[in-house]
Amino acid sequence: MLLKSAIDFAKASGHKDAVKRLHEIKQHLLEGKLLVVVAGEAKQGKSSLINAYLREPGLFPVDVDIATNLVSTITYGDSEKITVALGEQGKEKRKEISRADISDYVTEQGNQKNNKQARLLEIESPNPQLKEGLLLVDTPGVGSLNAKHTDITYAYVPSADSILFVSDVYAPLSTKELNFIQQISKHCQNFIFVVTKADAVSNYKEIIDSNREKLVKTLPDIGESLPIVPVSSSLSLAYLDTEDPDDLEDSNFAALEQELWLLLGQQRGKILILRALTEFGRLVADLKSPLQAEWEACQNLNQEEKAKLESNLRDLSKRLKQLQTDSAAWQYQLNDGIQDIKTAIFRKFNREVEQIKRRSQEYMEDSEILDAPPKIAGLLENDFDSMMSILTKELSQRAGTLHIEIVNSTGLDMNPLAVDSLARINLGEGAAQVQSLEGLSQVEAAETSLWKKSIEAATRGRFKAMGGVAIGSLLGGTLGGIAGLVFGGAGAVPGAQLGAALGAFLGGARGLTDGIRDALSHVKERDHILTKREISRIIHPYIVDNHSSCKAALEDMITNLSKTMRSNLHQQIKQEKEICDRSLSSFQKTIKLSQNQMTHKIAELKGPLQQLTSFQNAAEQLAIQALEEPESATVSTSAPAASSADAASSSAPATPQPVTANADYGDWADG
Ligand SMILES: Nc1nc2c(ncn2[C@@H]2O[C@H](COP(=O)(O)OP(=O)(O)OP(=O)(O)O)[C@@H](O)[C@H]2O)c(=O)[nH]1
Ligand SMILES: [Mg+2]
Repeated sequence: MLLKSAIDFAKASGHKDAVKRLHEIKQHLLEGKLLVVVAGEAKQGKSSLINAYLREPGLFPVDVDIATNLVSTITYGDSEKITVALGEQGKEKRKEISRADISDYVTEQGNQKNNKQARLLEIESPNPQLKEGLLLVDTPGVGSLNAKHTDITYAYVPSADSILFVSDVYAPLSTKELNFIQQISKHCQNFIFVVTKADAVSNYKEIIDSNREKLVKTLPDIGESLPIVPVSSSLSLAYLDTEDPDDLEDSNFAALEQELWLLLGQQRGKILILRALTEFGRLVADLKSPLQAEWEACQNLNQEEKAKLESNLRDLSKRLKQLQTDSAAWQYQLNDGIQDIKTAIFRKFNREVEQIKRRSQEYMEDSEILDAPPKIAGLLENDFDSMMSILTKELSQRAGTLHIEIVNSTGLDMNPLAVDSLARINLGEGAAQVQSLEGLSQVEAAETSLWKKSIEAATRGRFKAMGGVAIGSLLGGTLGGIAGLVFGGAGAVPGAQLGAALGAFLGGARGLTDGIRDALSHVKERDHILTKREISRIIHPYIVDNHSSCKAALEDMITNLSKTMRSNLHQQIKQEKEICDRSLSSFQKTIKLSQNQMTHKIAELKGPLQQLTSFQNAAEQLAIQALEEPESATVSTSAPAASSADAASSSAPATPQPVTANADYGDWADG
C-alpha cells in the first residue's frame, strides 16, 4: 500500500527517476531470497522432503541407494529452467538441461563419482510454493562418498536463513550427525529438526525424545527450544493422488511450514523489510528536500533569515564537497578501521590455525583414522572450510559495523526514516507555523530512537541472519551479502563480494585436498606408530600450504573490501551533494518570486509535502514495529495432531503468510 501510494505520487508529480527507484525497491523486496538449506546424513529423506514440500513427486531424484551427489538449488522463476554448472571452479560452463536429465547429473547412479564434473544444479520453477522467495538447497548426505561437495554445502550454510536438518524415525541422531550439527551451529543456528518417515513406524515419540536429549547436550544454549517436527513426505505426496485429507493431515507438513515461516519471518524477513523501508525513506527524503527548500523560501522571512538559510545550504554543500576530497576525515577513519579489522581477523586466524594443527594430532590418535588414512583429508578440509566461513562472516559483520560508524560520524546519512526537524512542519496550521530550516544544514546524524535502535541492533547482532556470507556471484546466486543490509545499498555490497571470494577460495582449496587424499590412500597398513608417522609426513605440508592460501585469500578479501567501501561512500556523498545543490537552487529561484507567486507556490507545495511527510511517518512506524517485535517465539515440537483443520480441508494447505505480506507489517508493499 505504502509503496503503491508512493509510486502513484511519484508518477503524478512526474518524477520518473523516483518511479524507477520505487519499482526497484519493490523488486528487491520481492526478490529477497530466503535461503533454506536441507542437510543431513545420506538416505534420511532430504530430497523426498523437498519434493513433498513442492508437491512435485520425482523432481529431485530419490532412491533407496545413495541418491543425491550434487548440491542443487531451486527457486522461483516464470518458467521452468534447469541449469548445471560444469567443469572446474572459475572455468565452469553452464548448460541447460531438461527435467528428464536431472538424474544424469545429480545422482550417483547417473553420474558416478561425478565424472561429468558437475558443480551445481540450479532450477527455476513456477512452483507456487516458491513464490514467496524461498531458495531451497538440496545437499548430498553429509559424510557421503562425496566429500568434494561439502565445500559447496559449507558455502551455503553461513548465509542460510534456516537449516532443515533431516533425520529419519529409524534411529536417533548419531554421533556423526551431532558432530556435524555442532560444526554448522557455529555458522547458523536457525535449525529446524525434521524427523522424516513418520509413517514408517507406529510410534516415533521415543526417537523425538532421544533426539531432544542429545540436542540439549550438543547445543546446551539452544537445544531445549529448537523445533523438532515429525513429518511424512510419503503421505504428503500420496495425498496428491488420494486427495484424502487424512493423508495430508498425518503428513504434518502444515506444522513444518508453519515452523519454517515463523523462523524466516523473524529473521530475514525482518531485515528485508527494514532494508526496503530504509531505501524507501531515503528516496522520500530526496524528493522532499528541494520542495522543502522552496517552501521555506516562501515563508514570511526577513532578509537576515533568508540569508541565513541560504548560507546554511551553501555550508552544507561545501561540507559535502570537502567530504569528497582525499583529505576528508572519513578516509582516515576507513583506513584505520580496515587496519583494525585486519588485525582482529588475523589474530583469530592464527588462533584457529593452531587449533586445526592440534586437532590434526588428535585425529591421528583415532584408530578409525589410522585404519583408513584418507579420512583425515576430509576432516582437515572441513576444518579449513569451516574456519574460512567463520572468518569471512566475521569480516563481513565488522565491515558492516565500520560502514555504519563512518556514515554516522560524518553525519553523512541522516537517517532518512527519521522525522527530523526538517520534516516537522505543521502543514495543517498554515505557513506561519513552519519551523526553521536548520534541519537542512544539520549534518549531525539524527539521533532519533529508531536510528539508535538500528545501530544497536546491528552491532549487537540482534539479527542472527546478519553478517552471513553468500556464495554470491560465483554460483550465479541471487543472494546478496547481508552485513549492513538493514542500511541498504552500500553495506550489502561487501557481503556479496566476500561471499564470492569465499566460494572461489573453497573451490581452489579442493585441489590441495585431492592431492593428499591420493597420497594417504597409499599409506600402507603397518603398525600404528609407523602409520602415524607417514600420515604426519603427508599432512604437514598440506597444513602449511592451506595456511598460506587461506592467508592470501583473507588478504585479498580485505583489500577488495576496503576498495568497495571507499567507492560506496564516495557514491553516497556525491548523491547527497546533488540533492543539497538542487535544494539550494530551488531555494534561490523561489526567493525571487513575487508575493503573489509565492502564495501560489505555497498552495502548490502543501499537498506534496503533506503526502511525503505522511510517507515518512508511515515508514518510520513500520520500521519501529519491525524492530520492536519480539525476536523469539515459543516453538513447539508438535506431533501431527497440530496440523490445522484448514490445511486438511482445502486442496492447498494453509501456508502461513509469507513474510513480505506478513500481517504484522501490513501489506505496504502490495499493489
Ligand atoms: N516410508 C517413508 N519413506 C521415505 C520417506 N521419505 C523418504 N523415504 C525413503 O527414504 C529413502 C531415501 O530418500 P531420499 O529422499 O532419497 O533421501 P536423501 O536424504 O535425499 O538421500 P541422499 O540424497 O542419498 O542423501 C527413499 O527410499 C525414500 O523412498 C517417508 O516419508 N516415508
Ligand atoms: Mg537426496
